[in-house]
Amino acid sequence: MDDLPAEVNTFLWQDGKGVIINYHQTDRSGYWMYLNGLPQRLQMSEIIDLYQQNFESILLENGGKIENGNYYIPRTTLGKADSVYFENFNDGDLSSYTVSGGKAELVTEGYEGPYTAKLSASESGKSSMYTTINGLTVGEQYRVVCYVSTTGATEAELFVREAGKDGVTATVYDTSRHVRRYFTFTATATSMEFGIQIPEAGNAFKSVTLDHVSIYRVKETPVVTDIKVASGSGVGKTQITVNGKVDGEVLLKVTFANPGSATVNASVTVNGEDFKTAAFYKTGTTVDASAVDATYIPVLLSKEQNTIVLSTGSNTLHIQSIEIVTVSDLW
Ligand SMILES: [Ca+2]
Repeated sequence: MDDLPAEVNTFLWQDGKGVIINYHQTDRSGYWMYLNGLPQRLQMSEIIDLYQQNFESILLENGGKIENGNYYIPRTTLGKADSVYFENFNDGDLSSYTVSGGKAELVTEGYEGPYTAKLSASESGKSSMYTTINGLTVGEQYRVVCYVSTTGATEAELFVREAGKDGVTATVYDTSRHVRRYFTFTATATSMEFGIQIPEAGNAFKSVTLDHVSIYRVKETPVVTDIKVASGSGVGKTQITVNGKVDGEVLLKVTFANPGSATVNASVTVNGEDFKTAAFYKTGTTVDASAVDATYIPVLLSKEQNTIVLSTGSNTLHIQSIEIVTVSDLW
């Protein structure tokens, strides 16, 4: 901590309130986690020392050691993600991707590292670039996570499919900057194609960039299936009734399309209490039946009958399905 400039210790300190864990939307006041015995003011260097002490105690508890100022992490406790694919294009090689229509290239002005993949639309017809993912287990679920950016008003689709079939899609529309997209699919073959496609250029230049793609196995488990969605869902207020009490946090998975011109920030009410908003990104004008765009909202189902209300104001969402799930990465 000796390297920190003096100003850090002079002007910055924690206010003694602890860590904010959630906002109560009506009055914007926070719920705070208090720790008895913390002084009213902590210097930044003291906070960093606390983090370091915390890390060291966790390291030792888990079988690591500290020797001559070095930290040793026990090899045996490290897990390995059940990952089937990772690509950040930084080795400068795009040859594993097949290009159909359009033009694919690696560009240096991108999301991460020296290279990002870029697909430019052709004058006529769809363009796509895709690669084959091997090592999938039929019937298991996998999550695709990647970073994507489109030119203005471009409706791009990420997809996973069996060769020659349609598969599922997730939408990336009019982002103008890199956004993180993720979606879950169930493997229907041991080898499937992953890629991205864009419509024909038309009057405007259209392109999409793709980087940092990872695909790994997850398990989405439905925990309550007695779910009723009131009619007229997606317009103004959507009332969801979930019959079943669950200990601990679960996720309300809302598969949706947002054909509007902006992200819809829906406010969330659970059993009469207002919480922060959940974001539903815009998915373009086409509402595609194969789309698996979904937002996951953490909720507590503390009653036998729980009422969840999503309020979208004057915006409309197309709500395709509502599920209550837990999601675990498989290590
Ligand atoms: Ca990269």
